[in-house]
Amino acid sequence: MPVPGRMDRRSVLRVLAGTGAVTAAGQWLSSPASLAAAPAAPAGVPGHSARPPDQVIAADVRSEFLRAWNAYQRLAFGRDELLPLSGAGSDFFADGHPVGLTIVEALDTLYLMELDDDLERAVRWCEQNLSFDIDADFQVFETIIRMVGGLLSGFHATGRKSLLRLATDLADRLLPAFTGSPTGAPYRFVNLRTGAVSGVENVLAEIGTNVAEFGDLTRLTGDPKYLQASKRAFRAAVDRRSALDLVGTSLNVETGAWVNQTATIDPPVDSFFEYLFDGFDLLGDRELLSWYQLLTAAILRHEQETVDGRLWFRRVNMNTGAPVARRTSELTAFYAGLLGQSGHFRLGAAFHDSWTAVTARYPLIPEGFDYSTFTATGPGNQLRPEYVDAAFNLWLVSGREIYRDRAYDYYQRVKRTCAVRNGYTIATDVTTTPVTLGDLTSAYWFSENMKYYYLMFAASPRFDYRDNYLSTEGNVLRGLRRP
Ligand code: DMJ
Repeated sequence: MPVPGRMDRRSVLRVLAGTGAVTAAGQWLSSPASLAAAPAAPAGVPGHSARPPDQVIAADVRSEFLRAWNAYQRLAFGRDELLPLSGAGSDFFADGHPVGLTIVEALDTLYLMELDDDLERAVRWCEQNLSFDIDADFQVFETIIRMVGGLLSGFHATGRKSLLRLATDLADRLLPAFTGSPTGAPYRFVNLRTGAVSGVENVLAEIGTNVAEFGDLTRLTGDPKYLQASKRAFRAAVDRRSALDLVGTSLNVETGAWVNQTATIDPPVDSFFEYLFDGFDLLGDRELLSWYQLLTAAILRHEQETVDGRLWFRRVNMNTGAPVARRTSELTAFYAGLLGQSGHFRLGAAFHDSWTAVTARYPLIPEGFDYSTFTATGPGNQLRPEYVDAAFNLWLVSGREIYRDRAYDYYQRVKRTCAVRNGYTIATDVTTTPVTLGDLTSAYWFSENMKYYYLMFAASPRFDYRDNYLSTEGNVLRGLRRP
């Protein structure tokens, strides 16, 4: 298999335009002029009338990030996550085996925010403390998107080979989950020391969300085995699609039989579709693009519906297309950005409007939501990034101010509800007044939420606004500028 080349934004747009993905609704895609005019946010431009100036917002985001980062350093440095209310740390992957998850997630955000002393301390911590010779079962998907991806983006930010070596070592320890599977769809867990695998039933997000990190590793190391593993995993699911071109929710990775035949864009499938497109966006893989387009056409045919004038996506049976549920998840808001990036801007914008309507009902978007009754079904919010992730992507592709307005509004809501003495914490119930808080700063908050807010307002010289790629975990694998 050839080693993938580096894709750039213009090539992505050119190919998309050629496939007919770009319609009148997405004219911007084929128009380099509008692309060039849209996303750059020049420094010093006064803010939108309802917002403070951009640089004031960016400085505020940076200082709030730093407040939480300092609390993490003070109270939990080296642990996976901060418990800001109890002032302690917790382990994410395996109790008693921390891998400094928050440090790894923060690397490229520290770089973008020009917190260079903190970045140096974080990199040195990785170099001196990280070893993946751990006798414990690690969840393959989370380890790839958070740890492998975080180390890779840290490498892109700093050029430090030690980070690439750590990412490669970790990926090598995870590979038995792929290579030991008869179908190619990975097992859910692998023991990092022994390579023993477990978790024979796996969900599509965990089967398919690895091609960005593994593809980048193949490109950086020249070793095709990582990308090969990802492609084989994707193929295991895509080849088992129904006659309607729909895929289910979970597979038995040994037999290849569907365990759950519900077709949905909700988790635990969500980023399966994101990475089909991303494998094309980052690596230029046309086969992944064709699979993305095939499955997306079926989603749009069978799952999209309009309720009270708003666009939503229902869950259906993959064989019959019959509706199964009208419940969705906050995490599904990411799909608005994905649609926008992949040539369906009008639908992406409409879907983001639907989620914005939810913010008129609740101070923060609840984890679970029934769009037929317009009520929360899961009342918490784990400091989720997806609504702002989508706003960021829709802004990048269109340059429309409305997405920065929405991001700013949501940032203010999070500050009002989730800011605590030691940074930020999750909500366990957004339907109460005041919002009920829990005790956790989710590590992805350091990689995703604050990076999106910051980049939307900072006009960062360290980020290429026209040509970039951010992974599902917000790790920048293309578009970091180094002096
Ligand atoms: C992140 O770890 C990633 O975005 C992942 O794809 C799913 N969601 C969480 C944050 O909500």
